[in-house]
Amino acid sequence: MILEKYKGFVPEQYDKRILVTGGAGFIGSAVIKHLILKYPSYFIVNYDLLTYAGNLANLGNFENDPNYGFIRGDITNIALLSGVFDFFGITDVIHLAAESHVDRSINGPADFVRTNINGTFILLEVARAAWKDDYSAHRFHHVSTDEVFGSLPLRGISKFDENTKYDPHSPYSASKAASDHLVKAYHDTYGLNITISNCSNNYGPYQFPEKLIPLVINNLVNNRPIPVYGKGDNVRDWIFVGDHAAAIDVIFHKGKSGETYCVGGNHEMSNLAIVKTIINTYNKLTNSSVKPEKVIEFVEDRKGHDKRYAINTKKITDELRWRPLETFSSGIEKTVKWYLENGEWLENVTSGEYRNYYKEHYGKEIDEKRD
Ligand code: NAD
Ligand code: TDX
Repeated sequence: MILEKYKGFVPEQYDKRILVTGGAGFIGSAVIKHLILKYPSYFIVNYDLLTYAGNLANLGNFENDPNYGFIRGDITNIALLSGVFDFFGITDVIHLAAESHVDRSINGPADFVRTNINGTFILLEVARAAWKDDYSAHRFHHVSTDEVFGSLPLRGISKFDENTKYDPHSPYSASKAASDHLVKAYHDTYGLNITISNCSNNYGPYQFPEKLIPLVINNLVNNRPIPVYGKGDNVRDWIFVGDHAAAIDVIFHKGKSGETYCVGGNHEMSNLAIVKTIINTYNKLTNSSVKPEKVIEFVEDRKGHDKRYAINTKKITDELRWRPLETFSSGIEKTVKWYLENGEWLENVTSGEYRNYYKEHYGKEIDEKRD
């Protein structure tokens, strides 16, 4: 049985037993590392299906920590989830498991509806049953995205905040919006002690190279062209993943029940500017002289492509005293350096699945010489 390994587990030894869903993914693994280092009296259960995006190597030595356990499972599996809640005496949830890539959601939305909507619903149902004696003693934190708010005008100063109306455009953002509404409804209807965070674009080590920043680095390393959608003028607000993990920590511990917090890096950049910055950083770190105009390839635009995201972080800063600490210039340099030094990780995650992804996405096999 899947729980056999944890025979003899004594829940009362720990102040909290937190179920982190999606803990083998990019942000989830950063959250787990952050919690293990900061809260030695907690036990963290990483519950993850290990899809193409989940990789236990993202946790490194933290996998051996005595305060860490791993269960491979699907968040739509109600029987397994209930068993895990019961066995570990789960006191709280930080929910990150999701299908997370917009382009994949355009090519095949079914998994997004299944995991992001149905999975969140099942998780809420399990928490509602397990904690029915006292909801106030148990927190359910839901990790979401700024994409639920839709798109801002390209040239303008308006930003998303906690009062912005939901207006999702892709199947990904629509599925995340639905999950946010379900979480909020479980607070309003049943009194579950919930918080929600809506964060902007994350970057940093261990991000799967389907997302813009690691894709650009991976293509540079492999002498492939860099696909820029449309004119490359879309704008995103970039936050270093460690700052997002710290924000989740503070909201989880100090956020008010039923409330949403917007999280952002206060660093807006166009895609073209991001790509050029990465090329410059790569050139500096590898002593190369790649010319942007030689490697950038403007390709067909993403369908329903949101123009601009920007986040007003006043609420989380004023109420919870959180602000992003990493500057973009140091964060991007750390990130490019990490990918250059971790070629084996990159090779492992791209070897099988990424080839399939490339074929689905670009409608052709990777051409080793050119792509
Ligand atoms: P990711 O794709 O790197 O990781 C997702 C993880 O969820 C993987 O480990 C995967 O195995 C797991 N998973 C997928 N389906 C599952 C299922 N049915 N059951 C159990 N586990 C499953 O994603 P990420 O970038 O780390 O994002 C984590 C969360 O943060 C997501 O909810 C995403 O919507 C949200 N978010 C991401 C960003 C970003 O920029 N990446 C920004 C804001 C919010
Ligand atoms: O090859 C590419 N070329 C390109 O121009 C890719 C992969 C992307 N882009 C553009 C599309 C976007 O405007 O770069 C921008 C960033 O794209 P992604 O990295 O796919 O991120 P985005 O679509 O903005 O969504 C991300 O931020 C919010 C995450 O993937 C989501 O999980 C998160 O919720």
